[in-house]
Amino acid sequence: MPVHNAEIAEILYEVADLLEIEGENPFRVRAYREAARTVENHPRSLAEMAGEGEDLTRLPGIGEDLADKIREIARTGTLRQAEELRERVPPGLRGLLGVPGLGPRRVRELHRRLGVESAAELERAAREGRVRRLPGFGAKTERNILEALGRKERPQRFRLSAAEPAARALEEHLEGCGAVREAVVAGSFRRRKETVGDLDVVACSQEGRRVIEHFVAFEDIERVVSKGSTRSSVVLKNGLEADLRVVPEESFGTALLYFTGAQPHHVALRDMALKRRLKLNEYGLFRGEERVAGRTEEEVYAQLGLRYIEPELREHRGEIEAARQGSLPQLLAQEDLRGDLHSHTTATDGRSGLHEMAEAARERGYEYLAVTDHSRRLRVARGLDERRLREQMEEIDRLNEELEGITLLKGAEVDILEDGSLDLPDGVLEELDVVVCSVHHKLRLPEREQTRRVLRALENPNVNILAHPTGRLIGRREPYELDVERVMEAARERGCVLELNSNPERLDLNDAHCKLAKEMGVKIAVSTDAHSADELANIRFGVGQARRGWLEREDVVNTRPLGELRRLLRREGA
Ligand code: DGT
Ligand code: CA
Ligand code: CA
Ligand code: ZN
Repeated sequence: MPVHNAEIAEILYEVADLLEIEGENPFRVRAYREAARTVENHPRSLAEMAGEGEDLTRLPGIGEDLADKIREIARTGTLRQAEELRERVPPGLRGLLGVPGLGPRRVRELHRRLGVESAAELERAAREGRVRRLPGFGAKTERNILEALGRKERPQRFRLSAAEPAARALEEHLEGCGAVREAVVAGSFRRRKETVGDLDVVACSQEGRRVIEHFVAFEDIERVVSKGSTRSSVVLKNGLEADLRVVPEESFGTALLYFTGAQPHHVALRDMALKRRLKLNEYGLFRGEERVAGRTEEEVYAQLGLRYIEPELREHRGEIEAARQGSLPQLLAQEDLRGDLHSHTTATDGRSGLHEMAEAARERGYEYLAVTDHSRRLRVARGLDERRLREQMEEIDRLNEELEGITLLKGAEVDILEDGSLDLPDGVLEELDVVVCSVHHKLRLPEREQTRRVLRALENPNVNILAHPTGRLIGRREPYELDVERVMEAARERGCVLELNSNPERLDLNDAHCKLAKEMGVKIAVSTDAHSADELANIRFGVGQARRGWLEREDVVNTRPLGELRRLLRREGA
């Protein structure tokens, strides 16, 4: 039985965490995490690739050393290095990394000075007031720790990107069954929610049993929970649960509508149906015994007097009213995008060079790609100082002479320092085509200070885009405290743009923020923050979030042709 990608990734994540607790060099720790992410999101089985002797170093972020480790895991199911680390690092410490506010340095301190090795011991130390006495901790941290430990553990959800390979493979597997006409993963996955609890699969077929037998033979199933004549439930090897419903053609639309949800949306539709003396359920839309619709979602919406509502909008946030009035947004489509305004190269912590990034952007059909490497403050990424940035700018000028069909924009992702000033001098920022700024340190300032800091950065007339505006990492780090609405007001007044970062771990602005931005007239850049040529494809996650936030082509600056974009970036009229 080949080792699953999720298992390889889990070991690499664990090694990263344990190395970090041991105080290992941050570059190395990051390398493991990035490799883990690559593995976790890779559509093909790494164990099989390794078995077939394929060159794993071709994957982003995987060098010789990591390729060896992946092969070792694929071969033996484990990693010697991980086992050694497990012997050295007390097992409970890793769990403490999940407590908000506790990074590896603090976990190390707690262990070294207080002998804390588990959440229970940490709680005791905090209650006894021993934590606040440690240098660098204080009473507030102690309170935060107690509060965090007191919260109930939330059930595990998967990032959309982690669920996607399994969802696509499952659809493909089902459509490989002769009896299946169409199979769709519905639920939160289809609504492109940033995390999903489980997969809800709807298959269209007249032969329930045959489809169920085919379903449970899917190779990535860990165990079959239940198996009937039209429904089955399984747990996949990556831990995700998948529920299948097989429905006949005449019910496929209403079943999709039901299982796509979200529940409040569907409940509202059902109520509308009742008002028209109709009955809506998974099997169809009925008047008495007569089925008046059910084959497609479109016909159900039409019968209810509504325009078709895209899955991303089905959250009961005004979409039904808009569908009734014919005022639904014309949602942003991936094809609307003409370029990407946030990317990194090997000059800092990216894994592809300028040329490779440009080629990949052109292959995606883009007109432009902004290269926005980090500034000097971000030492773990080998951020650029003015001299190195100028070298890169010259290189971009040279490359633009050669390149056809794509323009590289000269940019930088400049750190916003604690006082709101920027990490590179204005002189060089003025010469860039696009300046992205972002907060990468001092994430835990109180809201007033954090907001003031960001507002001050936006006052710099060279700044165009505020990247990943809330700094959250899904499932790993809460957003920093920021008055997003004030930042939006300032952005609108000053002609700045807010980013929707398409990295599936970030996806901030979130959907609600996007909707607010649109209502306030703030422009958005949907960018990937790609750290390799492959990651330009992450744009699909950003587009999904943008659609959930009701964004249209007009609201998004990188739908503009290059000339128009350049005018916008000059902040004319700001
Ligand atoms: P998740 O899995 O937590 O990310 O979220 P969903 O939206 O996929 O929810 P899930 O898996 O519990 O159920 C899938 C869909 O099935 C849900 O979006 C709507 C539908 N559904 C489930 N239970 C009910 C219900 O009691 N009433 C109605 N109207 N729909 C339901
Ligand atoms: Ca679900
Ligand atoms: Ca479900
Ligand atoms: Zn970046």
